[in-house]
Amino acid sequence: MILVQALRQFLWSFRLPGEAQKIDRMMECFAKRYCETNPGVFESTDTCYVLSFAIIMLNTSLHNPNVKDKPTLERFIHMNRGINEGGDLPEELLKSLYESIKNEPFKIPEDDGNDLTHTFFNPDKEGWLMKQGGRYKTWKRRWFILTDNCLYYFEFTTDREPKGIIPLENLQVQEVEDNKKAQCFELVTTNKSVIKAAKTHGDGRVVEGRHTSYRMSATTDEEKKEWIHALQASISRDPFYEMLEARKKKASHKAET
Ligand code: 4IP
Repeated sequence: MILVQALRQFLWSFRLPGEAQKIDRMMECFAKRYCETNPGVFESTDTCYVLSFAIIMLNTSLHNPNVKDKPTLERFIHMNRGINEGGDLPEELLKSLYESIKNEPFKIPEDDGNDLTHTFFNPDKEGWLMKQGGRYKTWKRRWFILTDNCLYYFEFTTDREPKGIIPLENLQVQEVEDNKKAQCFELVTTNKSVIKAAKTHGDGRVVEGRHTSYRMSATTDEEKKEWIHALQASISRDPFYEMLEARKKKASHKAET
């Protein structure tokens, strides 16, 4: 079975968990099984693993409307140089994978036409927090989801549409004392300007946020620390990227060791 077809079946069969390490283990099992049942295609399971990830990311890049810079076949081939134990995979193979994804995006269970991005890059952290308003400093209890370098908040855990979206690029997170609420932390820009964010109005319109800081309050000190830690980690690095880079290194250098 061609790898992309096997991936389609695999991703269709269950919902991938959110945590990077769990995904790592499941993708490893997938790669191992694929190599067992399709001997001779890849030099190692790591090659299969790396390519599987490359395909999933290609799916995101080609089909997520937020990604403006669509990779070409040439770029996809270039990105996968040297992953077959230091050697290149046949261009024909990469071309067929690219064409398959381009013509038909991945489908996942209970997916309502959305691409894989949101499910795949699932929460780094989620939970209830109190959030202070922008212009009017009222405190609201909101369900927060941190994923893919964005912080989303919802009125209820079951809501499909967030009330607000805060991209974390160029933000920093810090502990702060508040005279009304305990265990506070906030998101700010380095120059204290208005934070780029979007929120949904009561009537459904999407408008820009008006916060120069997003101040949140957790229930316990531990929870506050966990949020700060998770936000900091999300701002400064991408766990999927790191995970993949480590594999790529392994797959490319195996031949030399
Ligand atoms: C609202 O206060 C809520 O706190 C909103 O939070 C907040 O929007 C508003 O900020 C603030 O005025 P009232 O409910 O008392 O009107 P939520 O959207 O979570 O309900 P944010 O931007 O924090 O989502 P401004 O900036 O729209 O005034």
